[in-house]
Order: sequence, then C-alpha cells, then structure tokens
Amino acid sequence: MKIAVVENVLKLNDELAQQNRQLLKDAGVFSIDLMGSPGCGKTSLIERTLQHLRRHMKIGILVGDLTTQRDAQRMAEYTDQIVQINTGKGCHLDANQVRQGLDQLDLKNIDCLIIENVGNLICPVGFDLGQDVKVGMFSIAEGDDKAAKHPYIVHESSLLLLNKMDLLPYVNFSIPNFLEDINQLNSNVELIDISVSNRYQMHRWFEWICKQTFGRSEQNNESPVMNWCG
Ligand SMILES: Nc1nc2c(ncn2[C@@H]2O[C@H](COP(=O)(O)OP(=O)(O)OP(=O)(O)O)[C@@H](O)[C@H]2O)c(=O)[nH]1
Ligand SMILES: [Mg+2]
Ligand SMILES: [Zn+2]
Repeated sequence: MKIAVVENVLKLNDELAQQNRQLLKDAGVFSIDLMGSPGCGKTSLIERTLQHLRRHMKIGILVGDLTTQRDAQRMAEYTDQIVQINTGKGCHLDANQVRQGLDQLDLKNIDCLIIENVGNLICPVGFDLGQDVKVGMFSIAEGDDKAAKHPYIVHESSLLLLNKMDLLPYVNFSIPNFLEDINQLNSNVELIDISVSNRYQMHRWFEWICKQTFGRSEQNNESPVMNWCG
C-alpha cells in the first residue's frame, strides 16, 4: 500500500509569502514581522515609533490578534494605514491573512510596513509572511531563560529587542546569562536593549528602522534621515 506523505505542509503558505514579497518589493515597501510573547510591548513599541517617525516616514501597520481590535485602536491614533487581522483561534499570522491585509492598504504610500504578529514566541517563527526581516522581542518581565527556551525566534530574527529595561532593578533577570544564551544560539544577531516606557535606547531602534528602510549608513551624518532618527 502506498502511503501519502505531506512533505511540505507550509508549501502553500510559502508560495503566498513569495507573492506578498513581490507585491511589497514592487511597491518599494520595507517590511518587518514583529514577533514576541503576549505583553512584551509590541504595540507600545509601534505606538512610540509612529509618534516619533511618522512625520518623516510613511509607516503602515498590520496587527494580528485573536478577537479584539484593541491594538489597532491604540495605533489608529497615529495612522490610518492600519488593518487589524483577527485570527480567531489561530495563534499566528499566515501569508494568506497578510495578503488580505495588504489589499486594504495603500502600499504606494508606505515606506515601512510593521506587522505585529500574534503574541506568541513559537509558531510565528515558522510562517513566512513575505516580510523582509523578522524582529524578535523579549522583555525583562518574562525571565532571562526565554531565549534559550525559544531558540527558533533567536535563529530566525535579524534583530532582537529586549524591552522593559526599566524593570531590571525589580526583577531577577541576569543580563549576562541572557546574552550568553543568545550568543550560543546566534552569535551574529544584533540585540538592542530598550525601554519603551522611559525611552531608554529608543533612538537605536529608530536608527535601525531608518537604516533598513532607506539603506542609509549610520556613519552618514549628513543624511537628514539619520539626523531626525538619532
Ligand atoms: N515597565 C514597562 N512596561 C511596558 C514597557 N513597554 C510596554 N509596557 C507595558 O506592558 C504592557 C503590555 O504592552 P503591549 O504593548 O500591549 O504588549 P504587546 O506585546 O503588544 O501585547 P499583545 O499584543 O497582547 O501580545 C502594557 O501595560 C504596557 O504599558 C516598558 O518598556 N516598561
Ligand atoms: Mg499588542
Ligand atoms: Zn500558531
């Protein structure tokens, strides 16, 4: 008896992701898939980013959540290029949902698209959405073992953020242990420790976004982009 084997359950997703990637490339949009556990500060980071960069850069937002529109309502204060994707019982965004979201946006009027994935450190990593880069977000409140326990997000991310640095004095979190785990898993990944609440090191995140979106060199002090990002 011949047994059917599904060799690549993600094949359809990957094909749709490629279409999304082409669509975004054709429109000149740089795109970020922002992944992190529930409550690590994804929406807060995007709110602050919109506040700081919206006068200089056209930012579009797709935000995934199970049932509510709360995150989209928070961010809609700063942009009308925003779509809430409700995943129901789904614990991650997929390329088809993102495609439907992209259809609602005016891509020609977007420089940078930020996709806030469903709060989850596990399966968002496995689903290509057609993004240019994946960014993984951790926070001090979650404990210093989360990178080691969720290695795939560390492997797949181009940038890692460690948020809520303002809580460090109050929480038993070892920065050296966290860094050692990251270094063992992906010694090339860039890490920025931040606090969205008190704005600690937020300029480094703004610089990173600007550099990725417009391809400017950090050394280029003449660049108007870097001047207002810094
Ligand atoms: N102390 C502290 N709290 C923060 C910081 N950033 C965000 N928060 C708080 O953390 C809580 C969760 O923040 P959100 O931005 O909603 O987190 P999220 O990752 O979007 O959460 P989900 O969408 O539910 O996965 C809120 O109460 C924020 O005010 C920070 O830098 N420091
Ligand atoms: Mg959120
Ligand atoms: Zn999932």
